Order: sequence, then structure tokens, then C-alpha cells
Amino acid sequence: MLPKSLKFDVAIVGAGFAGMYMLHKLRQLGMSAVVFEAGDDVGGTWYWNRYPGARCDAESLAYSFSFSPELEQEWEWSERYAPQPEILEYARHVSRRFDLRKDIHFETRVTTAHYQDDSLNWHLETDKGHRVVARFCVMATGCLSVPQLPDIPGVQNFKGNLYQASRWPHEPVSFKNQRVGIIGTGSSGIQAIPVIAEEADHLTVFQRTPNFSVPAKNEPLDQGWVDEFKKNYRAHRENHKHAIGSGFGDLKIEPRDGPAEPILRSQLSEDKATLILEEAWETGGAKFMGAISDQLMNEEANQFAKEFVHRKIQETVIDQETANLLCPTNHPIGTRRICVDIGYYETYNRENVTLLSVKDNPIEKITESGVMVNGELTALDTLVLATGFDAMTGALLKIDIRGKEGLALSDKWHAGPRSYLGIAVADFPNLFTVTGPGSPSVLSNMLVSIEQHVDWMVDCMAHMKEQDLKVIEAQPQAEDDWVSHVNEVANMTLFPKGGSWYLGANVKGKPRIFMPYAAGVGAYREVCNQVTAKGYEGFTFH
Ligand code: N01
Repeated sequence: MLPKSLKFDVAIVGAGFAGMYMLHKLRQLGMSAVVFEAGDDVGGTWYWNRYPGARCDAESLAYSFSFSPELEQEWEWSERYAPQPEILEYARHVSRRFDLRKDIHFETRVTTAHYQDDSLNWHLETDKGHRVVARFCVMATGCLSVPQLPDIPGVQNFKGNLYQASRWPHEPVSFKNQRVGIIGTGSSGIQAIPVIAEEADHLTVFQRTPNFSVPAKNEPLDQGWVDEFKKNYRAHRENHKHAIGSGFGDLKIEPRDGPAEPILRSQLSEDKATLILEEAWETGGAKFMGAISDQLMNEEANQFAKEFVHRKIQETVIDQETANLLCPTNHPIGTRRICVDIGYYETYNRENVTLLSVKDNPIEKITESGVMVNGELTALDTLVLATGFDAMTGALLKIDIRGKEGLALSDKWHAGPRSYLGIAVADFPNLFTVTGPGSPSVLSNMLVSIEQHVDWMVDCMAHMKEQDLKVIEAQPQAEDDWVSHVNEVANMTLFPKGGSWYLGANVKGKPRIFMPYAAGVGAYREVCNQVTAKGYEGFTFH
């Protein structure tokens, strides 16, 4: 039990993969650290998102820690895309293997984090009454950790079973003999729908915006292939870290020395471009978006991929009216997070599944017994909300964070998040944000990005320790320049046309700013390395 008032070198908020790795690295540096975690276990996103069908859309052997060669050799993944329980078990294994749990305080939410101008420390308070003083404060609060409930009148009136995908109960949920409804067709809904449909008596999907989804082609991992892969693990990891794109990792190829030549749509015949997409479709997974290199940069290339997927939907779904409703037309493919599914479109061929478009006729209200659309009630026993998150800034702004002279982060970010490298915020000295807005974060393999950020931050703290420096602060000009650069890069892509949570577009009143850095993990790593090499350019120490 932690005494209620204590002093540490570092206070860490969150015990997902970011918080755990930060704790591990700080211990190696001989710095004292404490972690506060709202859940009653480690795992972050994988602790909360236990809905049926939840699994990672990055491949298991790439979506794992690389810092310990022993860990990566000893842990056995069962499937190409790991299911949520397995990833959660991996997180628990990591916490035990590196003896992390003793410094993590579970079921404890940090409520305030205030910088003290006189002592140069952070003061944190928790909902359990802790008061902690720390030289550094690290926010490892996750990018998708604050659920977004729909602003539909009457949700609280529903008398049946009401579940939220991102706050799923720990005990098993049965849909047997039930009329189930689900609101939301993002990644969560698209994963849950096929699994719920298997069990429910009837499933009604309330779809406002159709999303693009590509088949996962999930399969059990072949031990021989895994052994070979593990022999080359270091080289694969290097590939992921320096990737031109997301760092999801191309697991089917041999590690290569340099980036491949871009394949541009304009240089391909229609047949050749179709063949490339067909191969990517058959291979499965989100890398479909990189099959033709300029798909996310060029309208024509994007339109070509879009039409390809429309054809796939129309070929898969027997009822063409349903197929057409499932074809997204209003946004470029990939500008809303591409979904990766197991039998999603096929599910609409089941007799017990109905797709109800609520695009032109929004859900009017939720009543005691179901969902009302266009004056008609769909009676339900169970309603599932898969309505997304207040992404990237939500978890940070939920905490009362105050920097120099009491400046509130919520005031500083009233027009959208501003950060230098997605790592630090001017006027908030010694505060680090792991995978913060302005870094590749949600556009990348999160494990690659988490490790890169934590390594950078811990190297920086080691440098400060060595040089006896007390405070690091992002320079306002460096922050302004970075924010402009992040916007400039986003505007070179089609992302801003997606109208998605990447932009804050799913939260009423949230400023519309494209939050992640879209230049890819390799380019971003290089920028961060250069900043370090130039004596932490853009930062001030004192
Ligand atoms: O949330 P979303 P998500 N009436 O915001 C709908 C990651 N993730 O939890 O688009 C009707 O994508 C909303 O409709 P619209 C991944 O990065 C990863 O599914 O606003 N519908 C939309 O369909 C992902 O992108 C994994 O028109 C309403 C849905 O709710 C991110 O998390 C798995 C509505 C929300 O979709 C978020 O995904 C799961 C209303 N009033 C999640 N309000 C993997 O690794 C909202 N909606 C595989």
C-alpha cells in the first residue's frame, strides 16, 4: 500500500504498454517511479476493450515489445492477429516477468497534475487521496481510452441489457435467444458484428456511416514459420522501426535493407493495379492501404482502390440493396481508419441479420424497449454501443493538468492540441506525453511508437541526470513550427477529407485538427533522433 504522500523521480499515468515499458526503463536508469492505473489490471486498451471479436489489426509478431529478445523468443502467439484475451495475457506476463506490478497502483485515477513553479516539481492527486510529488510526469494515458457515448436521447431509459464495446463486462455475455441491436460500424462494431450474429436470435445493425473493411485472413500461426521469423527478429524489428509507413510490419517477406521503391497508380496499367490490389486483398490486413503507394495521397489512386473494395462488397453480399448501403462513398478509403475483419460482409448474408441505415433518418431516440428510427421501433433485448472514443486528447484533458503559472492544458488546447513532436508541450515543463497528438501514434503500430517515445524520453531523462539539469521545456517557436509541419504533412494526404476521429470530428464541439503525424514512423524517428543529435533542438534546459 502506497503511503498517501510521497516523492518520486517520475509519476506515470496509465499501465498499458506505454506505462509498463516506461516503468521498466526508468528502473534500469535507477530512477524512482510510480504508476497509477484506473483499471484493476495492466493492459490499457486490451483491458477495457473485451467485446466479442476484439483483436488487434496489427500482426501478433509485430505488435509486441522488442526491448527484450528473451521475451520475444519465449512468448508464443497463437494466431496471425491475436485475440484480445491473448494480448491481455501477454501484458500480464510482461508485468510479472519484469516485476512491474509492485509499483503500479490499480483502481486509482489521477485527477490533477499541477506543475509547481517554485519547486519545479509536479504535484499529482488521485481519486484515492494520494498526493505525489515528482520531478517528471509521464502521461501514458492512451489515444483511445475515453469512450464516446452517442448523443441519442433516451439511452438511459433502455430496460434491456446495455453494453458499451469499450467498457465490456468481465463476465461472459450471452446473446442466445436475444434480439440484439448494435450502434456503430467502426473497427469495434465491425469486429463484434460477425461474432454476435453467430449467437443472437436476431441482430440489427444501425449504420450511420459505412466503413471500408478488408479481410484479415486470420489463421493459426505455423510453428515453422514462427521459428524462422524469430531467427530474424532483430532485422524484422529494424524494418518496422524505420518503415516509410505505419510500422505494422511486412511479416511475409524477408527483412530488407532499404525502403522499397514506391509503386504509383499512374505508372500502372488498370490490370496491373487491380492485380496488386487483388494480391493485397488475398494476403489480408491493413497493409492493403499501402499496396499502391499513393493511395492515401492521390484522389485517383484512392478512387481506384475504393471502387475495387466496392466491387468486393457487391460480390460478397448477396442482397444488392444491402451491399450498396455497405459501400462507403463519402470519404476516401483509409482516411477513416481502415477496418480489418473476419467475415464482416459475409455476415449480411445471414438470415438473422438486418442492416438499417440511419444516415438519412438518424436514430430518433432509444426507448425502454428498443431503438426508434423514422417512427418505427426495433424492439431489442440487448443493445451494444460501439460508438468510439474522444481520441488522442480526451484522456489528457480529463485530468486537470496545469503547467507554468497555473496554465490549464484545456485552455492551452482550446483550439486544438499543440505539442512539440507529440512529446512535450510548451509551458508544461518536464511533462511527457507518450504517443501524444502530433506524433504518428494512431496511424502506426502502437508498440513501435510506444517504444520509440519511451526510449527517447528516458534517454532525455538520462541526459538530464548526467548533466544535472532539472527542467526540460519545449520552446514555443519549436512547438509552433511542429504544429504547422504536422498540418502541412496532413494536407499533403487525403486524411483531412475523412471527417473521422483523427480530426476530432466525432465529438461535438471538439476543434477539427488532424491530430496524428502522417509522415510515417521511420521519418518521424529520424526527426526525433536529429533533435537529440543537435543537443535537443527546440527544447530549453535549466
Ligand atoms: O469507433 P469509431 P471504434 N448514431 O469512432 C457510430 C481503434 N480500434 O471504437 O461514423 C449512429 O471508429 C459512428 O458513426 P459515424 C481503431 O483505431 C482498433 O469502432 O460517426 N451511429 C461510427 O460508425 C479505431 O478506428 C481495433 O457516422 C453513431 C461508430 O459509431 C478506433 O479504435 C479495434 C452515432 C464509431 O466508430 C475507434 O474504433 C477497435 C449515432 N448517434 C478499435 N454515434 C483493432 O485493433 C456514433 N456512431 C482492430
